[in-house]
Amino acid sequence: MKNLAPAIFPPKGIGDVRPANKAVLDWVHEIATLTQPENVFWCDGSEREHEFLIAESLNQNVLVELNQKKVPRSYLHRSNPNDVARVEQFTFVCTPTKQEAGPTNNWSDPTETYAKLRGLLAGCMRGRTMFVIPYMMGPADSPLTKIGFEITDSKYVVLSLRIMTRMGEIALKQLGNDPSAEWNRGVHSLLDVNPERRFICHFPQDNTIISVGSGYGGNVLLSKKCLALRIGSYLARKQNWMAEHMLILGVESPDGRKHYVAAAFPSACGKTNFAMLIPPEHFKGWKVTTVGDDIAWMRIRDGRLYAVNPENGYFGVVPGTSNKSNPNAMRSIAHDTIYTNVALTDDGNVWWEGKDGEPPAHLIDWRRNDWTPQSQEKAAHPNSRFTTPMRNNPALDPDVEKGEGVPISAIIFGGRRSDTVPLVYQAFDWNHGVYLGATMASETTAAATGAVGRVRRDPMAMLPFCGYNIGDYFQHWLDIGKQLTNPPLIFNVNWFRKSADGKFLWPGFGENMRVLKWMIDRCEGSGGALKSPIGWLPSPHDLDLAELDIDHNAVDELLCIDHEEWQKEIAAHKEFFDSLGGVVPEELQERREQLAAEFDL
Ligand code: OXD
Ligand code: MN
Repeated sequence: MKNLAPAIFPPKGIGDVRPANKAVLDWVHEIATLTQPENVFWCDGSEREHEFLIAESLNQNVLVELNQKKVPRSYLHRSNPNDVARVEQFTFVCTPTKQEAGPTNNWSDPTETYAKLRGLLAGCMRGRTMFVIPYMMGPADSPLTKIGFEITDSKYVVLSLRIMTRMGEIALKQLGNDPSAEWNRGVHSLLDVNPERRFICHFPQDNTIISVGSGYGGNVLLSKKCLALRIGSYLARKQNWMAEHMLILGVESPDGRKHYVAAAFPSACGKTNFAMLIPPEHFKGWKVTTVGDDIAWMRIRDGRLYAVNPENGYFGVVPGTSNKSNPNAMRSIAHDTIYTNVALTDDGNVWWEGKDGEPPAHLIDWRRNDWTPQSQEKAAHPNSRFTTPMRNNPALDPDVEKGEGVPISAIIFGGRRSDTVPLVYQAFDWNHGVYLGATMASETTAAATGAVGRVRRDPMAMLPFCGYNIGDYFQHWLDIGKQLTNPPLIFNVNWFRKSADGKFLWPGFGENMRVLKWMIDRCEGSGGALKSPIGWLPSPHDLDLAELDIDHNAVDELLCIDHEEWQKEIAAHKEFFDSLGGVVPEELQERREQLAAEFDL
């Protein structure tokens, strides 16, 4: 087997900060006995350790140094071309019964899966270094904050987790010495990066994740999709809170009134762009700030939902990011960033499709081949990524570290739909909002392997991330609603509707402020709306479209509800619910029947 991760031998004082917690030490011992590493490196997250790991990564070609004048302290990583996205087909939820994992997850028996994984892990770190990474998800003083440990043989994972989480001594301190404290066990090995030995397995009952055979972010940064969403959603139901695939943003009016909204869009549908939105000139004085761009943990407090972002950085899709589409992201990724699978310019800078300016005359593409503007292939992989600290974001919300979280005024669902779904509409009430979330759909993107552009139902954008039975998840949403005296309003948006000739009808990006403003008006009881069969819909006059160059017909089309398209849509809702095999709560079935009756079905 090709040695993908040769051992490193740090000088004294680096890699030797052991946790005091006996339960952690016993577990590390158990994994080391199984995987047989050359040495164990205990990460503390310090600057010194970081510098050492960067130097080693450059030595071993795990990273390429970028032009330090153009992108200071930033590096390029290229993953194996067979390993560039999440692999939903190799992702498993291993609950004692198949029923608990439910109809939307791949299930496998925990005993058999542990045995299979132990076989794959046996001796897999011979000649390699085993890193033990303590990390914390959420601000230190939040009741939702969780501790995780990830054992890995990948330096790229260590360097990335230092950006994506609060890593090192802060996590050890938070965990303390209590051997019965709750913490997540994560084990990752690259093995030989072979898709035939690639499995991402979750054992919610044991608070354990084991991921093998991949080096791609979403499969191996176990803090993110694996802990914060799959295991997180399981714990959230048990502990009466919510773990959601949502950005969180703050929006402040010129006179200082501030609201927070959380929005669930599927992967690569613009969560990062929306979270960093810069209002257009017409909205002078309005300010949008980012709490999070991908994950929201929410709990009930005083009858309201309060959200924290468990993460500490952004793992965003690069292509399409420009000073036009997302200036705050461009400023964030201008330094201290790890790029994965973008193209390299001749002067050591990074490039991707959709970056500002003309494509350079020559590049090295993400596969390490020469590239010119005449090349047929994309220079950057469509799912190439940046990993950047949230502190780089000029629009970071000042309350991002507040342990109690930020109060949520509105929840937004949205997908990528060329037709049928209007630009924006509002649910009649919480349970109707749950129905909107449960039936949302989106055209698939490059974030996961498989066909791109196919409409698939993706309830609450959680289809790949809900760690238990989706029917119970819907019920959990309904149960949370019963406990809220001041629930957020729920909306559905679609930035991606197209005209008959295939052009986007809505300009999107910063102009989404216009839609956000209507939603905020609704929260404040001031925005106008028309009652439609699918929800409250703005009339063109209710949206502030001043100084926007948009055709009246386009606005009508954006807001129109086409009877036949909706008949098909509601039939698709039924098909989806039926495909789940009887787990959908009665309340949502009834909502569907009421909606069907409105459309003579
Ligand atoms: C992500 C995803 O990486 O949703 O955030 O795939
Ligand atoms: Mn995501």
